[in-house]
Amino acid sequence: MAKRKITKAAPTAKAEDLQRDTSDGMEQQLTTAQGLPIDDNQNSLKAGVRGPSLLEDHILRDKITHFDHERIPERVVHARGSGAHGYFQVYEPLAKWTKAGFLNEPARRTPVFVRFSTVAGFRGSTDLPRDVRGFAVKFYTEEGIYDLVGNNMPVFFIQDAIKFPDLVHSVKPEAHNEMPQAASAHETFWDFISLMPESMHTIMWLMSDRAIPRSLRMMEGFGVHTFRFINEEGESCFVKFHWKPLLGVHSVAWDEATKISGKDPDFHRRDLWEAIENGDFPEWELGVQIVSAKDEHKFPFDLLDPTKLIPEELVPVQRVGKMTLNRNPVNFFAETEQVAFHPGHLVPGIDLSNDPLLQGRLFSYIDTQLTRLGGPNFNELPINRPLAPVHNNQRDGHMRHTIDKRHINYEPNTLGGGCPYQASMASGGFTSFPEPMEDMKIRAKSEKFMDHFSQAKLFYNSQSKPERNHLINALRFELAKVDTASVRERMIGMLAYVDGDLAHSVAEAFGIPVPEVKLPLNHSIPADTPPEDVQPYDAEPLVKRSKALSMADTIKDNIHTRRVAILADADGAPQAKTLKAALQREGAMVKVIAPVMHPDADHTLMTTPSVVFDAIAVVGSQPWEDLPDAQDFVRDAFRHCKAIALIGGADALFKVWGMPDALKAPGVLIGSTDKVLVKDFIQAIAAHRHWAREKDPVTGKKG
Ligand code: HDE
Repeated sequence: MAKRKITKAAPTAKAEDLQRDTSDGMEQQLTTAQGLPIDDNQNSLKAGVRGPSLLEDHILRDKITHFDHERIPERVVHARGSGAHGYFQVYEPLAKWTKAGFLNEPARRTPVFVRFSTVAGFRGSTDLPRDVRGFAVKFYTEEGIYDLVGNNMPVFFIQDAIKFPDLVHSVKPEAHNEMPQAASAHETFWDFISLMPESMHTIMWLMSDRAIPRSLRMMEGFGVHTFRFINEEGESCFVKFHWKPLLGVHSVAWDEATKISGKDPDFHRRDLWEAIENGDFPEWELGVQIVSAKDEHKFPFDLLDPTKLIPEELVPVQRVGKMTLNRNPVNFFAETEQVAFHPGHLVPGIDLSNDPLLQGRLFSYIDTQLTRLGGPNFNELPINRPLAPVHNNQRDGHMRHTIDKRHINYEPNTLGGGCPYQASMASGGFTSFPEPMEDMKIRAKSEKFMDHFSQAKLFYNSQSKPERNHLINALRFELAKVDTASVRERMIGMLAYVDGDLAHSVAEAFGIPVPEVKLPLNHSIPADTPPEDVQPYDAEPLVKRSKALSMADTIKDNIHTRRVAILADADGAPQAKTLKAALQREGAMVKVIAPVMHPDADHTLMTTPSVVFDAIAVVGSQPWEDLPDAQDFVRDAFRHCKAIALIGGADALFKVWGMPDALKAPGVLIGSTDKVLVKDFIQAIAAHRHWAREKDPVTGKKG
C-alpha cells in the first residue's frame, strides 16, 4: 500500500492544553483516547488471519468501550430539542425596574444559547406532534448565567409541582406497551386531565393551533411564572416575560402536521438550521409585563398561579430588547444535548416568586442534571460554562475539568488571603428580595387558585372562527383516541364548564348529548365539600376577549423565508425560473420540483411533498392529474389552505378531479407569470393560510 504523508500530533507540552475541549480532526492522525497513534483502524488484533480476536487488543477495546457509553439518559421531558447560538441586546436601560447588567447596557451584546423542544416525545420523535414547545434561553451575562426556561404557551397544566410526575406519567407513552409516541391523544392523559379542572386553560392552548407551530422561528415564548425584578434601590416589582417573534406567530394545519411527521420528522430542526445557514437570522423581541408591588392583589386571579396569564389589555407588554440567533451549533451532542438549564440560574436584579410550580422546579433541574450529565460538574462543560469568572471552594466530583491550583478550599481562611471572599451587595453580590413572611406551615392553595375556568373561557372567546374550529376538531381527534367511554364523556362534560357550544360540537362527533358531570373532588377543592356544593368558582374576568391570544391578526405582510414549491416539468422550466426569481426577490425560499429531474429542478416529486412548503405553483403542460404524487401534492396544498398558483393550463387539474369550485376558492390563482399574478400570489402567500376554504370534517359544512 502507498505510504501516506502523516502529520504528527503535536506533543501536549503546555498545562493549558490539558484543558482543551475541542477537536476539529483536521490534519491530525488517528489516535486512541490516550493519544496513541493507530496504524490500523480496519482490523482487530487476531490470532492469525482466520483466528479469534484477542482480548489483548487494547485499541479495539478503547474504541468499543467509548462507543458503548455514547448515550446519556435523555431528558425525562423535553427530550427532543434543537438549539442555536445568538445574542441579546436591550434597547434602553431598565434601571427603574432592575439592576441586571444585561438589561441596562444597550451597547452590550450578551451571548445566548437557545434550546427549543417538544415535551412528551422521546429524543428521536417527530418535530410536529400536538404538544407544548419548550423555549429555553441561556444568557451568558457578565454577572453569570441567567436561564429563562420557558414555553411557547403562557400557562401550565398544574398549579403545584407535586402534580408534575402525575401529569408527565399520564401524557408519556402508556406504561404497558409504550404507545403512543409523542402524543397526548391517548386515554391515560385524558383520564388525568378530566379529573384536573385546573388544567382546562392550558388544555385550550394545547388544543389550539399554538401546539403545531409552522416554525420554531414563528413561535412566541413565555416565562410562564411571575418573577421579580429588583432595582439598585432594592425596590421590587413583579414581571412576566414574553418573546415576540418578528416573523409573526404561525401554525400548520393538523392534517398537515401528521403528514409532515411522516415525510420530514426533522421539519422544525431543519427549518431553524437552514434559516441560520442562509443568513436569515431568527429574531424575537423580549417583552415584559410589569406589575408594581402595590398591585399584587388587584387582579381576580393570583399572580402566583401558573394557570393564569395577565391579559395584555390589563398590563401591556413592553418590548425592551431583541434576541437574534445567528449561529448553528458545531456539535449537537456537546451543545444541544449537554446544555443544562435551571430556573434557579439567576443574576442580581432578577428574583423568584412564590409560585408553587416554580418553587418545585428549583429543585428538579439540578437534580435531573446529576443523573443526565453524571455528576455535579456539568457546569464545567463548555456549553454550560459562564463567561463570568468562577471562584469557589467546590471541589472534585465526577468528571472534574478544573485543575484547582490552590489547596485552600474552605472559607473563612487566612492561608489563602481570605479568598475567594464574599461579594457585598455593592460589588454585585446576589441578594434575594427580603419579602416579609410569617404564616403557618400548610399544604393548601390560596382561594384565587380555585378559579379554573374564567381564563379558559377568555382564551376560547378570543379565538377567531377558524381557530375555534381547529380547537374543536383537535378535541374530537384526541378524544376519539380514548377507548374508555366514561373518560371521554367526563372530559366532554368538563368542556361544558368552558363553553356550551364547544362541548356540544365535540359531543356531536361522538353522537352523544353533552354529559352532565360534577366537578371532580380532587385536591384543588377542599376535601370536606359535599358533592352537591361543588360548583365551578369563576372569577369575573376583567377582559372578555384578548386580541393577543388569537393568531388571526399576527404579522402577515411579507413572505420572508417562506418556502414556496414550483411544480414544473422541463416545458415549464422557463416560467418557473421567472416566478422563482420574483419570489426570491421578496425573500422567499423557492424550490423547483419536477417529476423527472431537469437542469432547473431542485428536487424530484417523489421525495418532496407539498406539506413542507407554505405555498405552491404548478407550471407546464404535464398531465399532472395522472401522477399520484402530483395529485397528493396539489390536493394537500388545497386542503391545508395554502396559496396556490396554477399557470399555463394547470387549472385543468381541479376540473379533472371534479372540483371546479376549487378554482374560485380564496388563495387559488390562475394565470400566467405576469406581474399581476406574481403580485397577487405574493399577497396570498403572506396571508399564510386561507382558512375560509375549510369544511367541518363531521358536518361537511363550510367554516
Ligand atoms: Fe420543566 N423540566 N418542569 N417546565 N422544562 C425539564 O429539566 C419540571 C415546567 C421546561 O431544553 C427537566 O433539564 C418540573 C414549566 C423546558 O434543556 C426537568 C416542573 C416550564 C425544559 C423539568 C416543570 C418548563 C424543561 C427535564 C413542574 C415552562 C427543557 C430535563 C414543577 C415555564 C430545557 C431538564 C432544555 C425541562 C422539571 C414545569 C419548561 C425534569 C418539576 C412550567 C423548556 O428537570
